[in-house]
Amino acid sequence: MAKKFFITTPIYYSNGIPHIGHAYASLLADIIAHDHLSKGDEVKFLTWVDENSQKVVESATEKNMEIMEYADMMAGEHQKVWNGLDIGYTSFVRTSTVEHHSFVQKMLQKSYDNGDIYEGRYEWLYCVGCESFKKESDLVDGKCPDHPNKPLEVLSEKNYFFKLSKYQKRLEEFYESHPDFITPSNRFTEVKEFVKGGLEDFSVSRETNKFGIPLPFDPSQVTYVWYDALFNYLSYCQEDEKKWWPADLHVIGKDIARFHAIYWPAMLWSAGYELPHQLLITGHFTVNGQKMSKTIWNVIDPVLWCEKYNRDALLLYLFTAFPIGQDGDFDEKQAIQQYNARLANNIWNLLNRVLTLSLKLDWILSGYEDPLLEAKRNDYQLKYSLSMEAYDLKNALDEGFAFATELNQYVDTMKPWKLDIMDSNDRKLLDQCLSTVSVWLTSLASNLSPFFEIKMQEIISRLGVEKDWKKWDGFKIFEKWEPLYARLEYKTDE
Ligand code: ME8
Repeated sequence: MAKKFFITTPIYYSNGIPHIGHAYASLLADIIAHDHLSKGDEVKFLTWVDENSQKVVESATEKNMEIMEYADMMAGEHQKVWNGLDIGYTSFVRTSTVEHHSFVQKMLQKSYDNGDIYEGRYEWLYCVGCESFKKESDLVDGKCPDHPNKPLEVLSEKNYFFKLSKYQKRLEEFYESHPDFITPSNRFTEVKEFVKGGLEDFSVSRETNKFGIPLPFDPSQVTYVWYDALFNYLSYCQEDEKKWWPADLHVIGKDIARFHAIYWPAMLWSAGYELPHQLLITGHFTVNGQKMSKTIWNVIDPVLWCEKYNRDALLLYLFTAFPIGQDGDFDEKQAIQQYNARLANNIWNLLNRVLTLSLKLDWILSGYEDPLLEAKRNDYQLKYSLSMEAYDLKNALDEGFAFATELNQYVDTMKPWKLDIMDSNDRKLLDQCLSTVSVWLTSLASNLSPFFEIKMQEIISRLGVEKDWKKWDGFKIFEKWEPLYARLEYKTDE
């Protein structure tokens, strides 16, 4: 029976159009989902919008629209972006559905009944930008460091709180016994350090918000972001929960790491559910050294970027320049250089050499594999598999291109263009060279398929290799000439 693999993207706020940072998380989830599909797993890949938020109310009001009319429009905009980027999600989920509302209420009631949610009254500073309370120690010059232009609200109202402090010890024991719960490990260390500092209970409701899910035990209050959004991961699989839950992988950014690594496990325990298997935490990137912001016009629209260049250039750059978990700076020039060096030169050059020579000589290749290169091929295959298992996509790509360089060097050494087709020994050498490169370029293309599916499948078909190539008794190279990867020129927007 096929293994199940359930992967999720972050639950993006619906009041902004996804930019390249959001696209990074979704493309990452897409590559991992593809990798699992290629291994024969049954994959559920969910992406979502977080709609029950004060941000949505404010944006709808600014646009003079009804809240749901605005939410519907924005859900459509999000889907347009994901479809434009060929993200192969299996469902697009919204938090405004009736089913989700009643599920969240059930979870709140469970935690309330078992004493994990209690009524309190506090006066705290609250940042609308982050949708979270701030401690004095979080502030820089008395302001939220992420939203210095949004004045902090001083709130004094009745709130309900979740008893996070009760779960401190259990969380610490869980982290200890599940060393793979968070990857990469530096992000896990940050979480553990934070928990060690002591956990405080957190608010799960607000009195003043009107858009959202009312608390079942006190409808004068609505729950907000964490209970509402996080339970979306689970509410969606209620029907076949036993099959899909727990999720195998939540892909999230570092900004929401604490909520997923600390709040979410405690909330799940409180409601009687198993925890997700793993969190993959990414870093954040800036553009030309600056945080992306609409006010300085440096927000990169991922779909427009792909129209200007192409998706493979974006993907190659994102996953080689930003090792998972680390922060970085997006530099368009570097993206184009990478593309030209690795796809237009290295890969296309290799494919073109094999096709040109094979066609010129009307050659039917034997499928021979040169044992001289076998150790290198096995080494690459092993490194590739280990890297993908560890979600080290940068290494998986770097190893692939290093192997393509090896193959190009092998062709340089063999100099097949100098061999004489009329000489029987030369014919053997020619076959040896072209066959070896064909077979190995095919397995390289198959490994790179979760990243660059369309072009890699094209390489496989141009090399005329059947999926089960062991059954097949000779390669017939097809006559297809357009360059697969043409060089790109860097284009300024001025
Ligand atoms: O936080 N670089 O939604 P959100 C890389 N709805 N990734 C980035 C990025 C950047 N500059 N900016 C955003 C929310 N991201 C809540 C979450 S979950 C229960 C509720 C990515 O629309 C990154 O993955 O602000 C981050 O975690 C996510 O977008 C936040 O999306």
